Parts: sequence; structure tokens; C-alpha cells
Amino acid sequence: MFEQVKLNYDFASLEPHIDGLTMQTHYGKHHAGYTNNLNNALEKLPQLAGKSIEEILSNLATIEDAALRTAVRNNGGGYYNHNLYFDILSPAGGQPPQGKLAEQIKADFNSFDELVQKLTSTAVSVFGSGWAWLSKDPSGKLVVTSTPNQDNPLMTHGGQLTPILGIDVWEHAYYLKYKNMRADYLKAIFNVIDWNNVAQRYTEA
Ligand code: MN3
Repeated sequence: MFEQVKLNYDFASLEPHIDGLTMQTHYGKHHAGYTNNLNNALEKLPQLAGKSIEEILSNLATIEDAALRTAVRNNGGGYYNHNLYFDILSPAGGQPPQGKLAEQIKADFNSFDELVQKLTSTAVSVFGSGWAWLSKDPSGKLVVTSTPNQDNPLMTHGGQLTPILGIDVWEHAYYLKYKNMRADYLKAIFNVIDWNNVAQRYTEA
């Protein structure tokens, strides 16, 4: 049984950047739904018992039944993506990272501001629902990509990319407060991204 990541902050504590009702609905309805649907699908796939969600999502092609494969792709992606998203948010966020991640950002993007710009433009450009990602490749290099729906870099790169930051650009992540202004939501979210958490993920990946 997979379980939702526990939040170490209150739903309303990310205000004014992300409103409490959006957080409550996003975590309590959307993320809970993906998690339940993933667990239901996995009951029919005993061969996957004991595997990590990363292993499962990096090897979706091994699921022969097409309907179950789609269910695990959409709901397992939703489960994993939101665990990452909610965990890297914090009311204490917004400060640029230090240490190894900071050095790698400088090497790959020239500056933290240029990374933020690249993540923002990538997220703005997602057509419809999807995600923008910062991932680490096997050499340690940082890579910015996007995916549609609940796909993620584990799926698109067969486990070769490890996501360390995911930005949800489904309308449910921002519509109550920002309506159609996705760019305003993206500007705001960088005030609550906990780069210490992202840096730890970079080191451990
Ligand atoms: Mn979402």
C-alpha cells in the first residue's frame, strides 16, 4: 500500500502564494484519489508487490494488460509526482540552494535566476495539463524537461533521470486563486519552493 507523503506544514501556511483551499483540495482530493486508484490497480498486479514506485514507473512496459498499464501510468504518476511536489514546498522556502546543487546549477545554467527562468518558460509552455521537471542525470548534470498529464521523467527516460523538483501546472494546482494566469502561479510558487529539500534530493540521487 502506497501512502501520501505527510506534510510538515499547514494547508494555509503557503498563503498568499498558494491558497489554503487549493492545497486542501489538491492534497485531500486529487492526490488522495491518485493514491487510492494506484493501490486498487496494484491489487491486480501481484507481480509488482514490494517494488518501489520508482521501479514500477521506470518499467511500465512490463505491465502486459493495457488497461492496467494505463491505470498505473496515470495514477502511479499522480501518486509519485504529487509526493514530490508537496514535499518540496515549504512556508520557509524561496531561498536559493547552497552546496553541490548550487555549484551544478552554475555549471549547467550559469545562474540560479537563469534556472528559474528556464523552469518557468518550460512550465508556461506545457499545453494543457502536465508538469515541468528538474532532474539529475547519471553524470550529475541537471536537466529541465516537461511531461503531459501525470507522466514524469522516470517514464520518459526509463529511470535514467531522477526528478528532484516537479512543478504541477494542471489547472487544479492554481485555478481557484490565479484563474487562467498560469504565469502568475509560477512566479508565486518560487517563493515556497524549499531548495534545501531539492539540494538534498540532488545529493542523494
Ligand atoms: Mn496536481
